[in-house]
Amino acid sequence: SEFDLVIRNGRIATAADITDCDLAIKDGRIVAMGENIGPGKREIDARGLWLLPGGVDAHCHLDQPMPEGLRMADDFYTGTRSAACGGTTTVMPFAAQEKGQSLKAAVEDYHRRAEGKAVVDYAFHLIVTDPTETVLKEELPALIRQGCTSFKIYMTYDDLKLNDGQILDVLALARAEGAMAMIHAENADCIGWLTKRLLDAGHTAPKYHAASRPMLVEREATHRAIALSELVDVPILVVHVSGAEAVEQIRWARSHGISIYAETCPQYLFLTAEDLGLDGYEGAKCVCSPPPRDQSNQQVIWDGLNDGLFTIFSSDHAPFRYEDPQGKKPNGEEVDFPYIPNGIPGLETRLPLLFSEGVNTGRISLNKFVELTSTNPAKLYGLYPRKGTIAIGADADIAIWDPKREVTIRNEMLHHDVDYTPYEGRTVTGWPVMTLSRGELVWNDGAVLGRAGQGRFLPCGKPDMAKPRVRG
Ligand code: DUC
Ligand code: ZN
Ligand code: ZN
Ligand code: ZN
Repeated sequence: SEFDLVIRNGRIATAADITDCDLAIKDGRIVAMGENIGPGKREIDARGLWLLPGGVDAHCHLDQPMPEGLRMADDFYTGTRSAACGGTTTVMPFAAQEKGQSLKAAVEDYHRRAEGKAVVDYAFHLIVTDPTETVLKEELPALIRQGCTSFKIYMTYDDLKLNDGQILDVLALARAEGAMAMIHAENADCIGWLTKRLLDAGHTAPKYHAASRPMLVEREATHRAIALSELVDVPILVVHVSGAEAVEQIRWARSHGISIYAETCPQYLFLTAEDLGLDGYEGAKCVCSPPPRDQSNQQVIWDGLNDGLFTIFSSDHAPFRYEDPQGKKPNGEEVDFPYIPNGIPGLETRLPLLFSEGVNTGRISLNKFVELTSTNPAKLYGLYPRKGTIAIGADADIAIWDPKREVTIRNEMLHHDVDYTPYEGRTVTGWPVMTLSRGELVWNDGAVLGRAGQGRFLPCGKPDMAKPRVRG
């Protein structure tokens, strides 16, 4: 027989189409789609199931070196295993430059962390914290040629942030080299000022994390990021947009012909600032930046997902254990809110949450779901059409969903190495029952079949979406 695997009778959805037909895989790629296609060495009957392109989670943090005393809970093995069990087949974590460190050395270190560990394919974004002459003139152009064609820059966090002049330098480099820049937009000085006032007043509990980063600080920085992008004339992606005021800035930019892309995450649909707690410490589990907002902002995010405001939907998985002296309780203590490591886990629950509350409720279409979670991230970062769609010649990265399966999320059923999920006890409808990575089953009806090391590094091309807009 000619095909390695034939999947029959499924419903295949891409960002554009929905087709009921058979699909054949050979040598890890999709080679045929049609009615009654020939036999395979193996066959799967997918009647009643939906075949979607495997998710591309274009914003997650795995095994990133942390400041003294802290540690990320997931490495490339547990992180990609967790991704696979939630229908995600490509992850894009960050190789972060420390200030004073060579960016090239940071990437080499990160390759070593990934080597032999990943269950699904991965690509790297860079984090540029120290844009020296050498970094801008030599290291970045070389790394872009080697397939790291996107980088994140921060407007906040003392050890990461760039000033506006440095951001302009990095954006100009992105424009010259055809790379995609991602911006974390929060105003650092406003956060610092508010934080000091809160601590002086004795407000130290996790819930004050949200009060220290109100939407205004995100709105101002989003507007400034847009202005810097406009000045250089290069598109940017605003990451983890949390609510109405930042959305308004992006709508304004688009209405003025400025190319801006935007990302949001599950925490801005399914959590609110109230999840940071009352006076107890449990709220540390939901401390992330920007913080979750409120119900009316959740609605604005839903509207933006449906109407094209958002380009991609990512997890921002940033894994810290709760009961852990290297996690949410540094040195075993319930620390003041500014010292709680930022981030929540979400690689495995990203797709089921959006599928259940978006597709199954009718808030977004199935095609929109695929576009936001797989096709657009692959396009944005130069991985399309190898990743991000179901098409002849594409990698056979496929999630086979049971759209009716009811699952009550419990941390014990997840496959990350974090000791909690912010979504404990929430029931969703729809879950991937099988996940294929380049034609190999890595997740099958509750069993992890993926092996450490079968995932490969993906060099990214220069994305078309990074090109400056052609003006008429
Ligand atoms: N915020 C970030 O900017 N990065 C990681 C996690 C978080 O909450
Ligand atoms: Zn960020
Ligand atoms: Zn105007
Ligand atoms: Zn992040």
